[in-house]
Amino acid sequence: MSKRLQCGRFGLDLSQRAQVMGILNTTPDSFSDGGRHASLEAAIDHAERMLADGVDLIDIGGESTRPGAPPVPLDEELRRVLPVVYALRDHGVPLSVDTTKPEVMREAIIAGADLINDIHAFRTPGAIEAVREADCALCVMHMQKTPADMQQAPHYEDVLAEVIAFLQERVAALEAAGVARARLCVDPGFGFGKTLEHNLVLLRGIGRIEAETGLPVLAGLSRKSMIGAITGKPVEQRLAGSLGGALAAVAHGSKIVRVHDVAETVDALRVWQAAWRTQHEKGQDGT
Ligand code: 7PM
Repeated sequence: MSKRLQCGRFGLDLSQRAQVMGILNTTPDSFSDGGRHASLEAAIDHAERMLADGVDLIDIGGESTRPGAPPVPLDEELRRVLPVVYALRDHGVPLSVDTTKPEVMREAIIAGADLINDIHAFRTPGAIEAVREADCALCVMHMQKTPADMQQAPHYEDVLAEVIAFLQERVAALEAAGVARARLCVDPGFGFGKTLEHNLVLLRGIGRIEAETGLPVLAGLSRKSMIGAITGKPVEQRLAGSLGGALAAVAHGSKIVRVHDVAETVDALRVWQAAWRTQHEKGQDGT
């Protein structure tokens, strides 16, 4: 596996320690009536907090993936995402844009996005064409069905084999279109059409996902329902569980963790890293 992810203006070094991707929401919050300017200010304040806390990349999302959430029209998604990309593009860390829409991908790349994070794995018609000639990184994520129906009785014969086969097929489609492997990372998509047991098999299988795709694995477990299912805690009390999840993902070989709580995750990974230093130099999983 390549230890460097080509990420637009950046080459992300994955060889020394896991990278922390901070989740930046740009969806207007329902408690604030300050309008567009207020939500932009809030997003920039949040991003600056994450930068001070040691974030390695920032994931900007303008489309809620919550099951049952209303779809966000193209112009609204562009109005949410682009000002944030412009405002943050010279802050020294790569910017990721979380979108499934080819038009948003194109505009985001022009604006300065360094990574496109597509929960639909570039299956939307026009998505591959929108990204192929750029130099941004691409995160290819597995999802069974769609956000609207993915949690209705998820079913697999062999979840790990099926997720790996899906990711390999998407990677092959991107490579066939001319996308360099150095631009790619893969993600099993925790919670996207999976039961707790499926999620745990995938978490334990991160090493196999990396080995069989030959690509860095990004893992997003932060505050998800699987953390709630294991701990019995509601979403606002899932910090400790999420830190446990992030460390477990890194122990299994994940190179990028997508999290809400940047300061805490950076600290946890620093201690982890210090503890495993010598083993780390022999092999990433400490063995
Ligand atoms: C509602 C349901 C709100 C799910 C938010 C979510 C991932 C992602 C998301 C992930 C990658 C969340 C998710 N999750 N992108 N986007 N990997 N690459 O909990 O696991 O953040 S949205």
